[in-house]
Amino acid sequence: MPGIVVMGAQWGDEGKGKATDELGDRVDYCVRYSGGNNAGHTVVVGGERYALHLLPSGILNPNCIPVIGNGVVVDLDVLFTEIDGLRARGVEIPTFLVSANAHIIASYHQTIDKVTERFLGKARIGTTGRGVGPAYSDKVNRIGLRIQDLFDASILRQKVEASLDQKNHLLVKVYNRRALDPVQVTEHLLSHAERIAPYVADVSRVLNTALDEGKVVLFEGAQAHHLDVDHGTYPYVTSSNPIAGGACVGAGVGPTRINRVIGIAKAYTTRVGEGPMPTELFDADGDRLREIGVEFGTTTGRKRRCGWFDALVVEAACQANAFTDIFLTKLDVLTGWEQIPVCVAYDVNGVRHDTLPVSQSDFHHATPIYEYLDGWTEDISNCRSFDELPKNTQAYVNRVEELCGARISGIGVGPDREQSIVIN
Ligand code: 2SA
Ligand code: GDP
Ligand code: MG
Repeated sequence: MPGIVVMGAQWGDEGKGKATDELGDRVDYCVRYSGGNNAGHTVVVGGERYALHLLPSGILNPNCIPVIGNGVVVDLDVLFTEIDGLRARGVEIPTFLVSANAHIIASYHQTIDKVTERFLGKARIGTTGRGVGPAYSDKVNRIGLRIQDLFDASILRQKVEASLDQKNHLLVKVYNRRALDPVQVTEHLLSHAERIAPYVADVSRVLNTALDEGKVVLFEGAQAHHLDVDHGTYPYVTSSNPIAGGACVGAGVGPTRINRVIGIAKAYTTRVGEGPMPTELFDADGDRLREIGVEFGTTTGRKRRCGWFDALVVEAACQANAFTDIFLTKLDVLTGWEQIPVCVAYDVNGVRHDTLPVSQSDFHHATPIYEYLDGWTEDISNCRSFDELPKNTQAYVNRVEELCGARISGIGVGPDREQSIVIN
């Protein structure tokens, strides 16, 4: 009854899509349990690049059933555009499931997201502008819309009206915008009802039954540990729980169902949006990492902030999520540096920290203390076993493993599905 979580160990874009896809042919159900179409998960198959935003990456394996759990916020326009786009490229999508309890991102959530960010100015979060935060706040505020509401027009209308009552007041009085029309919003949402109906399910029951039958269920995290609303660098976080525990809440399975938690960690660090990032580089090395690693947002195209590997960041994620193993991605990007710095501690106002500081203010003032590892110049993108890697590359992986506290079970040496090393 294997339940496997794949999740980000840093600030997202570690290569979760590729890792999920790779496990795909051994997986029966692939489940998104948090976030929405703020995510951008890239899978490259035989040179063809697929960017998935709302659908789980397992969709590219025809034998795997894609599932959207209750913890996800769903923009129905995006969902159908994504499905149609994949089908147009020849991807077979025989079916998919979406939880009746998943919340809906309505057009007004996007409006509020964008307007709020503009209003915040320097204090902005750097959101993706997809309406994800406002949809989650409505959920917690108990004025959200759920997928099942699409099948009761009168309930949906009442809920949209109640939600817009507050928002229109804010839009008009505070943000000096036009009020939004609840009838138009409701009609647009209802236009999706017929198409989504056959796929709506009690996802929790489906997955628990599947696990009882010995099927393999993979829970694909979006974003990452340090973007988690409870465990991340609050308030510079997303509005959901991408941590491993989020899989239980966001899909309706008990913690005892999870047998393996794979932390996906990039061989260096990136972050998109605002918030602290101690190892961020503002020099030519940072530009080189961005260029070689093609570090631009998969959803928004924004430049990602780049820096050296921060072991404290990954170690904290490893602790809180009990990683059984780590998949270290994009190691090929580090080829060509004479020495590679790895952050092993922080200096915060003269005090050394060997683990993440408790206080967010300290984290903002943390200066990295680096250990310098010898680099390598050999092209590693064709290596398919650990032994084929140059000695210095092996030493880098071994040191990272030692610092993070979980076994490294896989290494990414290129974006393509085939470009991986499995370590048994
Ligand atoms: P939001 O839109 O409310 O979730 O934004 C809140 C913060 O969460 C960050 N965030 C992300 N960080 C990395 N990758 C994400 N997905 C895209 C990608 C990002 C993109 O795959 O590249 O294209 O820009 C993602 N989604 C949310 C976000 O930057 C805010 O810091
Ligand atoms: P995710 O959000 O964690 O799924 O990651 P993204 O898809 O947003 O960003 C990861 C990027 O790195 C994508 O462009 C992937 O194709 C690419 N990628 C993944 N693994 C590797 C790797 O091992 N090497 C290289 N060079 N690129 C990789
Ligand atoms: Mg991404």
